[in-house]
Amino acid sequence: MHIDIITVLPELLESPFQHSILKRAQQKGLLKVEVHDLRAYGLGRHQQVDDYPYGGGAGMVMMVEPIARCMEELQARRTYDELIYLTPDGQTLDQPMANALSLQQNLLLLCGHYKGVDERVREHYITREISIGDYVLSGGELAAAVLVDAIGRLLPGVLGDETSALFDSFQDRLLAPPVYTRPEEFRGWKVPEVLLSGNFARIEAWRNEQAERRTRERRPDLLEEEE
Ligand code: 6GU
Repeated sequence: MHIDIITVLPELLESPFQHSILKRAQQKGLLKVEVHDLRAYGLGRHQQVDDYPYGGGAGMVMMVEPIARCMEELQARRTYDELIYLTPDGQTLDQPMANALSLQQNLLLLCGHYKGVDERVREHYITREISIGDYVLSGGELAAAVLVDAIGRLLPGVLGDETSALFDSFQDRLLAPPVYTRPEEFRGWKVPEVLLSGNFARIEAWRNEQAERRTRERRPDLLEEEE
């Protein structure tokens, strides 16, 4: 999968994809993330990318022209399956959405800033608008990092069997069960006996029961959702 990200803060996106699972995905050639500095497409001597809102009001608005130039240059290189704008008023990211996006080949992500982008960008270029939750971030960069992480780890071959995404919380609309590792006892705090039993049928039954209990207690809304 190829993901291009357009941002006014490229430095903010330098580190998130250079560690752990996403690093390995890129080394294996399963994922390529390219960050593009919108400032390079800015207008005039100051490479301006934002301006005052028509009609007045607080905050700046990202201008249509630098974004159009940048997007059109990128679109000349590849055909995007989705042009995604990260914005708090987008559709809330969830696991089914991440699963669906992980099946795509080429994604373009536009990070919003200031008061957002000129509406004409959304009307004429953007195919999908995504939020990562009901709270406001100062820009779309961290949201883009979250989205790329959620998608990147799902790409075939990125996770080994032992870390398979099939067992993630949310993947079957259940939260994940508790996990333990050595030692068997720490300050008198014991690992549940069943996990040491070697009886895989019992272990599976216990994990299912725990996942269901945890979901009932913490996120009953997940149990009520339709398939
Ligand atoms: Cl995508 N952007 C911003 N600025 N804030 C957010 C968000 C995105 N998702 C949740 N809050």
